[in-house]
Amino acid sequence: MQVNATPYVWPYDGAFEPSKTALIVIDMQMDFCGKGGYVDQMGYDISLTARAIEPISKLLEAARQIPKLTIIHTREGHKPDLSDLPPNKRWRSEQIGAGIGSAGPCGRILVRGEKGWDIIPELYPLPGEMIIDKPGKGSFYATDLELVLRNKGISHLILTGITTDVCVHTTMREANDRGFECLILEDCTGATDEGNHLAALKMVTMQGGVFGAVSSSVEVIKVLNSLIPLTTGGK
Ligand code: C5J
Repeated sequence: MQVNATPYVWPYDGAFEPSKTALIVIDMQMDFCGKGGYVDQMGYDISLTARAIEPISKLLEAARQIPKLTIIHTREGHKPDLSDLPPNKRWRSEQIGAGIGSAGPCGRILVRGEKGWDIIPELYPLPGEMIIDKPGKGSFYATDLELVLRNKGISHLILTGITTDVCVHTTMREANDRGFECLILEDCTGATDEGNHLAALKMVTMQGGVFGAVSSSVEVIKVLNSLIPLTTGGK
């Protein structure tokens, strides 16, 4: 079975194969969708990013029924001594009133180990689900994500999380350049600006799917549910 998607039925190369696929949940941290976190401190409307929580929760519930499907979570953040924080990133965040490393209502902004930096309780990884800690926007930059995916024989990625136009898009572009076949889910993503969310999704579909394809959690869950008897039944 394949996933209904735009601009092509996904994946391009045949049936959905759980053992070759990873569901990536990007940066569902308090800092990006919680009250008092980084995005809130910058003055953006956190309902635009928080709206991905419920669809991702339902998707995770379905994905966790498929033992051969890999689930990976990411967290953006920096070491407490900020030695991995580029000066221009620090400067830019200070200009907008949410300096990375400074104290906020959820602890030091985007600093590893702080309350605001961690994944929200609703979507917290289960034991056995991998967490990739990253200092940048892309999940491949300065992490071992590619090594892990190649070692597991994973060639297909389903991308969810926040924000659509920054960390999710950067990761999708990095992945596409590396030959991974990507699907982004419109209801499981969200941006600090609705226009940017829609534009980021549209960019994916240009040139016949220049970075991959776009679908929704409903379409993926349909396919996952069809696989449950094949993967766990018949014992
Ligand atoms: C940002 C992210 N927006 N997770 N990070 O700085 O998209």
